[in-house]
Amino acid sequence: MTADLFDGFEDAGPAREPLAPGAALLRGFARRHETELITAIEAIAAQAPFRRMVTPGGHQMSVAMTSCGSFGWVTDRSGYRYDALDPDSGQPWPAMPPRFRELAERAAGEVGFAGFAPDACLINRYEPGAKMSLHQDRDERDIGAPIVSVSLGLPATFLFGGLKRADKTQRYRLAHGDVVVWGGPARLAFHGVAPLAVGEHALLGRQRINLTFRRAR
Ligand code: MD3
Ligand code: FE
Repeated sequence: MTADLFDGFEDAGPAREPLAPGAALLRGFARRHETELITAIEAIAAQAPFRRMVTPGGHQMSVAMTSCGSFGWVTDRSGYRYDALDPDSGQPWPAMPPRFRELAERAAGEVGFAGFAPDACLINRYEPGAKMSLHQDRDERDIGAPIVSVSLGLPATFLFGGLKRADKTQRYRLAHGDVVVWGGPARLAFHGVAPLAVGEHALLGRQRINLTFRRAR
């Protein structure tokens, strides 16, 4: 075990669960911001609507996505990339609300990644049946920066594997308000989301929304 990456675990209370070296779950960390988060997501989606993009292989994703911040993540037949412009509008992505950035920075700091300054926030919307197949996130320039995820709405089963696609996966339930910081050795782990089960969430209805904060460039 090396240095300060892991120091954050030393005084881990019940609200901070280490998942793997470099990754920790902060249960309910975003809960008190739920109304503000949802209102801001609605404003972002009014400017840059959720859309189901197509992978380079030609498959339409079941998850609908949008972004805010200096860069948004896009996929089409030509590949995956971060782009300063929303391809659907030709306009810059909506700005990242300062409170989003603060929440992500605070969460990262809790786990030992001080000074996290995300420049992209990918917003995923799952409806019942939507899933995300096992993948790695490796389109970001600085793989030393963590990714911070915030789950809202219906609970999901998150799959967390190893550095090889075939590695065994562990399952975690991510519920409304949960925040996870993925850094260090966990940063390049394969991960995915099982098909969303039908349900009704008090604030979001039949959907789950996941925010991922990234340092893209
Ligand atoms: C572990 N999103 O947008 S968030 C994605 O719930 C993505 O929508 C999922 O995977 C979702 O790329 C999972 C949790 C997450 C995000 C990035 C990771 C876990 C990660 C990067 C490395 C390891
Ligand atoms: Fe991912």
